[in-house]
Amino acid sequence: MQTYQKKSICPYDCPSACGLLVTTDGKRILNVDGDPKHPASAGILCRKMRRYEEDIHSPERILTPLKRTGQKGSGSFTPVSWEEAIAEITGRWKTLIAQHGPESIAYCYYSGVMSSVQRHGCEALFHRMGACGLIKTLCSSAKGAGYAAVVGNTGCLDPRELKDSDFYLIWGSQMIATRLPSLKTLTDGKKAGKKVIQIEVYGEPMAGYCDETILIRPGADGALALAMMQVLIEEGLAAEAYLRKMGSGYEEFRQTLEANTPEWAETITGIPAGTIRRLARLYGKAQAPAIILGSGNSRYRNGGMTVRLITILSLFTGAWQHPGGGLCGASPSSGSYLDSALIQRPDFKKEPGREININQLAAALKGTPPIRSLYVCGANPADSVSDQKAMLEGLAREDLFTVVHERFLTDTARYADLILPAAFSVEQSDCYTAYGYRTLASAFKIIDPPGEAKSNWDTVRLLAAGMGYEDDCFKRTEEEMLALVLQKETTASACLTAKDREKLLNGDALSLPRHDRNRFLTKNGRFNLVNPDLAEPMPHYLPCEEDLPLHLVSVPSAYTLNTVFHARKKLIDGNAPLTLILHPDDAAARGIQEGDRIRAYNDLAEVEFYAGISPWIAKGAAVSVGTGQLSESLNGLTANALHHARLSDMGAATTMNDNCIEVKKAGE
Ligand SMILES: Nc1nc2c(c(=O)[nH]1)N[C@H]1C(S)=C(S)[C@@H](COP(=O)(O)OP(=O)(O)OC[C@H]3O[C@@H](n4cnc5c(=O)[nH]c(N)nc54)[C@H](O)[C@@H]3O)O[C@H]1N2
Ligand SMILES: Nc1nc2c(c(=O)[nH]1)N[C@H]1C(S)=C(S)[C@@H](COP(=O)(O)OP(=O)(O)OC[C@H]3O[C@@H](n4cnc5c(=O)[nH]c(N)nc54)[C@H](O)[C@@H]3O)O[C@H]1N2
Ligand code: SF4
Ligand SMILES: [Mo]
Repeated sequence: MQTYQKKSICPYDCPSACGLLVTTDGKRILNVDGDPKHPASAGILCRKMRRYEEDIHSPERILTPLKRTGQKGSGSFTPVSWEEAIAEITGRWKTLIAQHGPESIAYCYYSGVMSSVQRHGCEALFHRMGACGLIKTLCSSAKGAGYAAVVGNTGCLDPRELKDSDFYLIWGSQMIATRLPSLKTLTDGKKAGKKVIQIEVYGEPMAGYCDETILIRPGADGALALAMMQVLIEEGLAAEAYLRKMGSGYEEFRQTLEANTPEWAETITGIPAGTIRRLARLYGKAQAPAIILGSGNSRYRNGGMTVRLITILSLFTGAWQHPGGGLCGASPSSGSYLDSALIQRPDFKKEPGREININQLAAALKGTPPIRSLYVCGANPADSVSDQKAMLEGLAREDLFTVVHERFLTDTARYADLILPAAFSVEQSDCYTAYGYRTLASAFKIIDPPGEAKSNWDTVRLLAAGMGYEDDCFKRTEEEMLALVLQKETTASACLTAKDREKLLNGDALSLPRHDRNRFLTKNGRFNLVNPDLAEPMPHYLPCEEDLPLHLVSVPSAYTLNTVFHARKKLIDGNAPLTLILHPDDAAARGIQEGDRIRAYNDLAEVEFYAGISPWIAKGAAVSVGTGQLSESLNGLTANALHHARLSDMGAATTMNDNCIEVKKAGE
């Protein structure tokens, strides 16, 4: 058997977009390793992707189009041909458009595959159709908006720059799960004597990597950032000349800080005032401190404001002027390397029309005017979106014609009228930008998709043809789309040479240079301490109201990634998606012991879990690890049934970490 190796990129929703070295015989994937030549991941590969081939060749894969034969949700299907499937889908859509208009049709895609054309290509089809638009803010758009409110388009630290930092403040990130390649730099730094401190709601997984864990009440980080800045000013550690010269609004902002003492912040954060002072001093005395910011604290009603305040804190001691100093974890690139309009084709949409925020998909499916057809690809909203009970009621509607393009029979696919079989990343070609690094790459098809599976883009093209759309865009193969996108220059990719572009067209990965960190890409060239363009120009602490005693927070698991490793039993078993972790005092107050079956409830739903108990959790917090799956749940619902569909203050984002619950022993 002749075997050889090909380069590829991890396609999943993870900041690193690691390089893969794939061993194949041309028919099957035999092994997957980290690519030592990749400019960011340099050979590192997480445990999930080490067995990628087990998913690719899983016996549970869907290999033909399937038509529903049983009740919605029951999972009974029978194979049909692609011709039949496409004819039925496009026939139904044409009738719906004629009878009810194109906005009776909606689509939902999210982060199943993160490469550009395969991820976003379906938008061209639905824009062309005039269907309901999708606002894609299920993840970290509040973080993006809060960060940009201060520094505009200026890129933050690339994790590779962390080697030059002299102090690490991990601010709400399970780096062991979500930023594995960057964690190595921190462990090396710690060995060399640099201090590592984390500020967390749930500190257990990262405690061993840190010199100190500071536990904070959910949603209170803005108050901590303000109090740290108050101390920095009081103790002469703020870079006042720099803040006056490069920032706007310093004098006004400084005045508001007087009230934000550590004693004030203690009542909000639960962190003793003495600890806040000590942290501020350590941070202020470092020359190049790096804040590594996760996305968890942005998924609150005050999430945008919180990130604004932490971004300001990252500038407050002048750290951005020194190599390794500043903020890591927001957007590292100064603008987009690819012109997404070539893929998403917003120009196809004739009028601005109705849009559905993905976080509120459940309400849209149950509301009016009715959505009569839903197309899902690269997403699993039955498990991943808020207000799960309503979502399931919506998906169960007999009069909703649902099509799901999937690799496995997910909890969402179970509700489909038609399932179309999807390809894996190694079975298709595309380009990749990483959201955690300044890298750009492409990867070409290594093997053919098995059975009748097809890539997202090839499926979009078939659907477009079935609808009778003759636009050139839908005639392009995925390789042609890839070439088109890679050749188009954007402001951020203007630095690429012809040789760089050629490398990209040959399936390589490139590193892009950093933008000058003292030229802020804002309207006036300075960073905004006060931002007059916002509804709230002056940053301040915004409280999250609590109506029940415990605050439910979702934490990523190192064993899974959202629900994409659904079919890998070993990984699912390493995870604890059915566990709700409580502080020992909160558990004791309710007579709950480790392993007890418990029920968590609020006005939306009641969900059963097993109790976990950890002293590494902030009092008043209840933590669920990983994204649960209905098929594995104890009472037919997961933590997402307890998530309201409210949006964040900025970026119209999820507030999945901002929900209050009460917990009792099951049966009580
Ligand atoms: N409780 C809880 N809920 C959460 C989160 C959490 O931590 N806890 N995290 C939130 C966050 S940050 C995010 S980003 C979202 C993610 O939300 P989603 O994107 O809806 O969820 P995933 O679980 O990533 O599901 C992606 C699906 O895409 C499929 N897929 C993968 N590749 C392809 C492909 O090439 N083509 C097609 N057609 N399908 C493909 C996978 O099989 C999988 O079923 O979930 C959010 N919801
Ligand atoms: N192994 C693995 N890798 C992943 C994922 C995964 O599920 N598993 N998810 C992928 C996705 S979709 C994304 S978006 C990225 C990033 O995924 P994110 O879900 O954003 O993960 P992190 O940023 O690592 O962790 C968020 C942290 O925020 C903490 N937190 C929550 N609320 C607060 C708060 O109010 N204050 C503070 N200080 N902390 C708080 C949580 O306890 C958690 O540790 O990772 C991606 N990579
Ligand atoms: S760390 Fe993230 S990007 Fe890297 S291989 Fe694992 S899932 Fe993929
Ligand atoms: Mo995400």
